[in-house]
Amino acid sequence: MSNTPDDQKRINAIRFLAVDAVQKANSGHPGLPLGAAAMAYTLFSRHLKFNAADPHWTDRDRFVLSAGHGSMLIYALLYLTGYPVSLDDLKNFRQLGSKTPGHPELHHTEGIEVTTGPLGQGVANAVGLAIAEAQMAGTYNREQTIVDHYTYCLAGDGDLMEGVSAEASSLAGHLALGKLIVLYDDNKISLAAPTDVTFTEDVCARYAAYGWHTQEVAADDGNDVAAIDAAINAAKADGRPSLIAIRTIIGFGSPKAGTFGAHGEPLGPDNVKKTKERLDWPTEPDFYVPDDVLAWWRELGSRGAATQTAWSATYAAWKSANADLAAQLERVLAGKLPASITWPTFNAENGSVATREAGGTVMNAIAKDLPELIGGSADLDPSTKTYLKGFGDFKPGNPSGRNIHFGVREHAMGAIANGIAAHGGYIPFTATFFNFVDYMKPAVRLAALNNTKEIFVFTHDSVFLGEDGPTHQPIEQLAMLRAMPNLTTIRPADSLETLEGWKFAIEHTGPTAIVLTRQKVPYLGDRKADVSAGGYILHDSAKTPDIVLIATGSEVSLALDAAKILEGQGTAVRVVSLPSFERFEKQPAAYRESVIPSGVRARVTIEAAATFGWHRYAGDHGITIGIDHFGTSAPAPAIAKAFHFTPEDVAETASGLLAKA
Ligand SMILES: Cc1ncc(C[n+]2csc(CCOP(=O)(O)OP(=O)(O)O)c2C)c(N)n1
Repeated sequence: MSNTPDDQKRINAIRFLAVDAVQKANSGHPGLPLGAAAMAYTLFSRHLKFNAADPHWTDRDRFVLSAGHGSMLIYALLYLTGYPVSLDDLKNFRQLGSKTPGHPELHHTEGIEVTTGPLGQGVANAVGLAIAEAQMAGTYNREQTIVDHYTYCLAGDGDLMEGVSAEASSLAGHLALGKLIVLYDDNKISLAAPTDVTFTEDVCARYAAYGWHTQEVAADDGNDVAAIDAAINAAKADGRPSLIAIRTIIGFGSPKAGTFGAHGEPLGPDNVKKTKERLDWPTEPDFYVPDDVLAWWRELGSRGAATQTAWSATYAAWKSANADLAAQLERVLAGKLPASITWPTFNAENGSVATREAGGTVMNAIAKDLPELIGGSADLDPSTKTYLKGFGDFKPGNPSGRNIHFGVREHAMGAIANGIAAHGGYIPFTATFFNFVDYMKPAVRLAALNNTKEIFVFTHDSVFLGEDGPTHQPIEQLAMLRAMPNLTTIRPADSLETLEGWKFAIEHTGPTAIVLTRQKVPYLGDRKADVSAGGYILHDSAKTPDIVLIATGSEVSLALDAAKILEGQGTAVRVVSLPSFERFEKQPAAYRESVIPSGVRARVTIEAAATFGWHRYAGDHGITIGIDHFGTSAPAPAIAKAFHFTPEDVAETASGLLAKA
């Protein structure tokens, strides 16, 4: 090993900031920073393109710490290189309101590119970041190259055990994302045991089979800076995505080295002292960084300023030669919408239209005005109707294509979309059958936590998808999405509500799920269809209603049909369409009261899904019509009959309620 004493000191500075912060918090993971500090040092000092003074510089390289439990590694690096993370922030690791939460969080700490913690997701996010880079380079580079950055990811055994990273890596290999480089912290230890009890496959062979370039840095406990440097150079020179397996020792230098005891708990004061002594570091004071070492790191952090200045000159030349393109790029990077968007219109002449069909019409109408809208489905776009016609496929040789074929990889699709959103400059969309949201849920949850603008299209939204049966028929999924903070879920009743749902999603700054029917639904009339208000009166009685029927999606027309029967019996009926609980709850109380008056206690809610959550609208005196059991394989009309989702059934239930009142 040819590390210089200076290398050692700079690496140890990372190590002991992490060790001391974990010790002070009495919580956290010292093992990864101790073992992986040398690879992080090599990456940051010899490769990573960044300017600590401008964490948002668009052409910076992206670094994802997929092993988010090792968060002190990245926090130490951010402090050392001069990002707005102070020594006090490190001393407040994991404390209430600190900039240094337990796991890295996007939008919380400058320099954090994605939220990581749920293992495997970061690898898939990195694939998304690399797709965004390739798409942006393909779309905007001209004579001048203004988009040219790498995506680096540090992943551990846990990340590579998780299926989501396998799906994403398989796709990355297929797409030949040559600027994606994963540093694998190959320490053969996870949380509860050495990996010889769980994870003995040949990881490099697996990645080679995915179409990746793979290397092993086996010598010297992962501390050989020159060897890691050479591997990164070789990775950059190869046109495929790269995996560099670097054999490391978890908890390097500590008495717990090489054991899972170094993984998830502080070393303890005695062991901290021993580790410092073994690695030749002053035992006092805590959080010590020698002045010359800090000065060196700070100089490194500011070195990127010159690189950015040179890039800015290239950018200026590009901009003057490509004014329209520049206006577009600056707009999308700012997350602003174009001055006008051509929205389609729907009316009675369209007849009955499945909302998935209407959704496809909307997407294709707006795609030209919204070059930032990119995405695709998990091998289902003939069914989800989400293909953007005429905008090409994203693939090697055609990186500006806007349709991403995710293949049958829902887990990765969600996580890749999160990476694309985190990159900036894009509104990613995904699509699959609603039931398979279960395969995407961890990523949808992270989108919600990140509060990033993404659009999740789900079709085949109820038992009324019919013959495919209960394996494909969602029941509890709406309740799950509605329970998720920050996510807006919209289940439109017809083409007009679908249009309004998309308008909301495009204008909204956070994630939106749009849940659409497989089957045709009638056009419910020209109206305002105020989806952004969450709910509105669709049909009303001349006098105070005797009963209010509240429904979403395909059950809104059912409610209208039931209302006709009830009105024939002399009942005054109001029908409320409630496409989004979340939006409705955000409206002023007076508006909500005007739509669902508390004085009308006879209320029936109708949705072909679990009734969980509906009682708040039905109230103590109302009835929730739903499906609290699994579905069945049959044609939709037969299911409607068997599950009592006919106008007659609903009218009878409503009459029964009125009779009781
Ligand atoms: C999806 C998920 N499952 C479980 C965990 C809990 N967890 C955190 S770290 C870890 C072990 C990870 O092992 P490895 O990647 O080898 O990290 P190292 O022990 O080397 O730090 C586990 C199980 C998690 N964060 N995410």
